Amino acid sequence: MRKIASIALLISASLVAQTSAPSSKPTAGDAEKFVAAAEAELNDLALKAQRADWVQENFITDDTEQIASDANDALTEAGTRLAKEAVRFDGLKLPEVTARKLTLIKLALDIPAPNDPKERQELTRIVVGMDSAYGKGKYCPDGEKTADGQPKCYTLNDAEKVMRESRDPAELQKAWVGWHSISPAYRNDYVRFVELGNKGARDQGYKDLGALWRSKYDMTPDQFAAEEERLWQQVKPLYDSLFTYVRTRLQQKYGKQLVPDDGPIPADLLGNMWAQDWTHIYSLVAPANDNRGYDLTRILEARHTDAKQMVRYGENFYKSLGMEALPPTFWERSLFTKPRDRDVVCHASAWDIDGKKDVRIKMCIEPTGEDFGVIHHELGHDYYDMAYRNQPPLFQNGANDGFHEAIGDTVAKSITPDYLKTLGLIEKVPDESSDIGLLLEQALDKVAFLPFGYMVDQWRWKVFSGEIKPTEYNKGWWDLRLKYQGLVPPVARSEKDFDAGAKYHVASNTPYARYFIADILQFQFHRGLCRIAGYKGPLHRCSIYNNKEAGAAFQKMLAMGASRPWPEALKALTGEDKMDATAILDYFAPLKQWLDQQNQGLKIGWAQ
Ligand code: X8Z
Ligand code: ZN
Repeated sequence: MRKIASIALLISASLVAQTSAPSSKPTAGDAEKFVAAAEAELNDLALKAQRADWVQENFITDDTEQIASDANDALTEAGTRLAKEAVRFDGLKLPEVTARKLTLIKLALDIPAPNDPKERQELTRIVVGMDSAYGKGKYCPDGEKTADGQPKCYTLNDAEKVMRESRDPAELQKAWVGWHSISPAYRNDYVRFVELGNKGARDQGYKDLGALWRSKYDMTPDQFAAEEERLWQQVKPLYDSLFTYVRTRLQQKYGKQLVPDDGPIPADLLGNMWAQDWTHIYSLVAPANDNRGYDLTRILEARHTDAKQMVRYGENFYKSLGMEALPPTFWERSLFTKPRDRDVVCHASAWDIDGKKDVRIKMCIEPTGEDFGVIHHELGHDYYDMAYRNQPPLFQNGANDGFHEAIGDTVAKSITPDYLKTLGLIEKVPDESSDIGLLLEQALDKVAFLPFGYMVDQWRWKVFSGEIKPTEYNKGWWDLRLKYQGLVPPVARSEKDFDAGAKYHVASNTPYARYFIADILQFQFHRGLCRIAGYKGPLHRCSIYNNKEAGAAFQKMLAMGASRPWPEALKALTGEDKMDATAILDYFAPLKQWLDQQNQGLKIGWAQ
């Protein structure tokens, strides 16, 4: 979690619509003075809150929680007060920068609060409560006991390990059902959250909370929804091919009873709790003559590469692009490994503590190929933060939230066999015969994710608009899981369940469309950078490692921060001003051809 985003959230949570008429007509000069003072005050309080949050997430105790709450309260108070004053400038003709800053303050809202302070407190309590309930969630199956006779309980981490590694359908089902038994406890809270969040959004003039979330992309909410649907239609044939191929291989493994012809796939067989990333079933679906040439996890393990060394590899990549070294404080203050003696939030995150040089990551690193990629992802956030640090505070953010999620993933595309050989991690660059295996592994991550990245907020938008009613939360969730992903629940579900709430971003109210567009954008960025690097071969073999021209172009876009509408940032790097899924299609073109051959004679997709 980037904490700069939560600054926006905290500022915004207090930005309640004001309807009182201005007492005297302000001037553009008044607006500029106001924006300058407001920006300075908010920045000061936001940084204090951020530092308190860092301590709280690194040393979870009642006291650090209280300290963090107090710091965040101060920020919320200021945000509310300044927002009230800001309304005075509505409708005034203003310089572009001032107008954009005022707009950004309004759009920074993720969870707006209703005007009534009591309702606002209730909303905050519910939001924090659901986040904690998810974080603390443990399930204790009937009859299982520890050595000393206590009930045996499992955390999400335990359950995720089973989902990754087990190939026993009964075990998988048990872990899946176990984790999905946590969320019903906050189903009623979610209903109330939707009421209050909608009220807050409507107080600000939005149709509902979903419309507010869709308004953050320099276009109207309806235009953004149409953009996402356009992109989804571009990539759907690729997903359908992957899905059909994977179903065949899972049927060979688990039999027709579990995985019937032409049907959807049970959601617990894909190697991940939410079936959003299928890389962990690679070995079940690998091509018959599988030869990826190497397995990065095995290499890192065999070399006893430690966490810090893995982060160094990441930093070296960014430096090879001409970007600066991470500051000494990064190495002193980051958390790289899980401490034994205290509770921390292990979920990987990147932090920008002072809006200047004090960037950090917080991660419980394991020596795996997956974490090698996640490190590049997190460093992408930090390098973005450092690149825009000369922007005024309100512009110290991504061009949109999808950009922020896409930067590190773009860099990770350059972790090619050639690059690994340069590092000395592999001895020989595998030839073209490895391409299908390598591309398939990538697709199990990036292509499998697409419909999930899309459907999470399809569900929430419908919930916020009232199209999916509280009595149909679970049915609505599974209707969309089937429609977009082709998945069914592994056991019968009812409206007593709250399966959407078993996903972190629903429980913590983090918008999700950002990950769908990041999945599209990262391939567009990669294609643009490879073009700048003068690369001519297939995109999946392109690495921009050491390419200063590509690095300079990348840095230039990052340095813009949120100062301009995102199409301008995209254009600066790629020459394109629209999101375009042809980049991901180009990247996977050789795999698509291969998948279509494997799928010959089969019915593509699933019966709805
Ligand atoms: O939440 C994350 C990141 C934090 S920015 C680890 N991701 C989404 C998820 O886990 O659901 C990255 C991919 C999608
Ligand atoms: Zn991220």
